Amino acid sequence: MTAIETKHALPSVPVDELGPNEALHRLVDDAIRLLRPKDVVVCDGTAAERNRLESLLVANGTVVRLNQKLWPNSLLARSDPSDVARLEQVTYVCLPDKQDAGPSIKHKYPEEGHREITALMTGAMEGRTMYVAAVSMGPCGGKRSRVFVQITDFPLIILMKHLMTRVLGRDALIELGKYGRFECGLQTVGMPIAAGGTDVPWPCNSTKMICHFPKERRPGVPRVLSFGSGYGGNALLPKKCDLRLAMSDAREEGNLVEHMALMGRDGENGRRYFLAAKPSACGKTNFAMIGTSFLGDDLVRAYEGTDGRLWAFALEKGIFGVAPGTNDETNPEVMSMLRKGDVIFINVAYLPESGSVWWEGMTNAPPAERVRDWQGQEWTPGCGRKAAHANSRFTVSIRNCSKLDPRWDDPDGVPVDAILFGGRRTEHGGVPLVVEYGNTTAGVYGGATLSSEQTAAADGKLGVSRIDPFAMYPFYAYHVGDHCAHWLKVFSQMAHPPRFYSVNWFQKDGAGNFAWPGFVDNDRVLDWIDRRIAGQAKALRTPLGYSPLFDDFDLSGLNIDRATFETLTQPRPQFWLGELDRQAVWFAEVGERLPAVLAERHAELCQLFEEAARAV
Ligand code: OXD
Ligand code: MN
Repeated sequence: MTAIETKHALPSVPVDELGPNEALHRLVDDAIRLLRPKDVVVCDGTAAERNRLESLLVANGTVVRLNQKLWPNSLLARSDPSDVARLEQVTYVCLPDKQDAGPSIKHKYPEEGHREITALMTGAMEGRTMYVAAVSMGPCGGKRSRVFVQITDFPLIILMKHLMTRVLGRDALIELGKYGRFECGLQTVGMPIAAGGTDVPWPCNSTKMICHFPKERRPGVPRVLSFGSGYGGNALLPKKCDLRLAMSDAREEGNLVEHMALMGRDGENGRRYFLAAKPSACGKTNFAMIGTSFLGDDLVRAYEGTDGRLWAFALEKGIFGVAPGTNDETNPEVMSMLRKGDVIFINVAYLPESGSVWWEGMTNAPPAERVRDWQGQEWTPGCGRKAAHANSRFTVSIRNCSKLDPRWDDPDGVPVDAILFGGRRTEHGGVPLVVEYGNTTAGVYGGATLSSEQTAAADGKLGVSRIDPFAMYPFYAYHVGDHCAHWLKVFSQMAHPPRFYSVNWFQKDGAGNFAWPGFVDNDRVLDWIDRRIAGQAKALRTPLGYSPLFDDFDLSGLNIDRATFETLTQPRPQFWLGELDRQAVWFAEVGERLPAVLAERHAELCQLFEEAARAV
């Protein structure tokens, strides 16, 4: 779509509302010239702002209000069918040297990226209001937190920010004026409104493109530009887009910004904090809720504390969770958070008679009343379509969580005891339920070779398994080999590094049923880890690391016999020789930036599993 002819004068920069930061003024001024909105609103995160935007979205048909008793103050939005997930095929990282991109990145040269995205963005906000929203990724004012200023024309994104992030009000913008630094990005749905024209409920463009410029660090110059989509992972810039920029900056700062959940668990040995790196839609949200206390389900910053331990805090204050499969048994805490209200549902099914919502797996039986699917069509069980989109979502503030960790907003974060890597691998006797890696190198190798079947969180082939290093494959902004080297550097220098584990809840048995009950029963794995760290649990030494023993693992109340447990937990040499072949293919793609110690570990594993295969 090309820009439409301007029928109005450009608005001026709301200087007083932005506070004294010159770079912020420059950002807004440049954005006005490029995007040509009809007016500019500086957001403040207040309830009045929320009410205003909500009414606007209701009037436009973007959202409907749900039954106030069932889902207090909650909304349902239905997206355009082309705008339901992250778009990996049109998400680019623009780097001057192509060699710096590596195999996981869709690369463009910065001039090329700027030229193409600028052409798309020119005049893209005509007839629309441009919102400027500054948020703090991490506790407000924390010395390791980062301020991100997003410019958007989609009010739903601002409402989502209210739930997901700490929106900075006027006072904080004035503080920003004094201390300066912030990150920024532009995002537009890419659908200008002609003078006298009307909007559509979910504006977006059939052309979509996201360009990141991680190496460009000029105050007030956007480092990410997103065109054509209103889906959270593409449009809520501080989430996945700033993850790419922040992971890149963190390398230079010597710490980590990663795609991980953070939770606390009280066990026999007191409270332990766990970080879990899992690819999108592989259960991070459910995992983060099974412990005693919750801190975050998606993004963290981690660094070495003065005590030589790893410390971490969550960057967000809300959850953008996958709805299908969520219910009172699989995740009772999230269900209770949703029932407390202030939720934005996207692409779940609607029950027009009761004003309620539904998704596959929410209840055993489909609703008795009329159902409209995620596209608004009448739906009946057995009609051959899903009622909710497989990547339908809920957005809810963690303030609704009854087990919020008391330190969730501490700018220093919490000390981390263990890092878990886990994907979705369904092979029977394949990736074990849990393995403890024997040392830091083996642990980083485990993260670097994490693999998972693809889910509906991104466009692409469902179910195909790919190596997703540290669950970051779609979020890299620099070479994956350099990221592996960075992890090795961070942890090999640490006086008291955390322990590393691999977990996989998704093995299926010969009949195609899940062999492990998962969800709340995953706590049994955490119990074993807790006792391992305390030196209390025995283990079997295998080429991969340490596996739990049937007699020393809490299986009470589960119908799992010794043979089943051993299939679930012990690495099978034939399976792992196949995995090692796939890893070799991946390492060849990573090329010469793969750290030598990881290649050595690969050779060692090949030798150990070949010996084990001969011994079987
Ligand atoms: C997410 C994702 O939405 O990873 O968190 O796609
Ligand atoms: Mn995620």
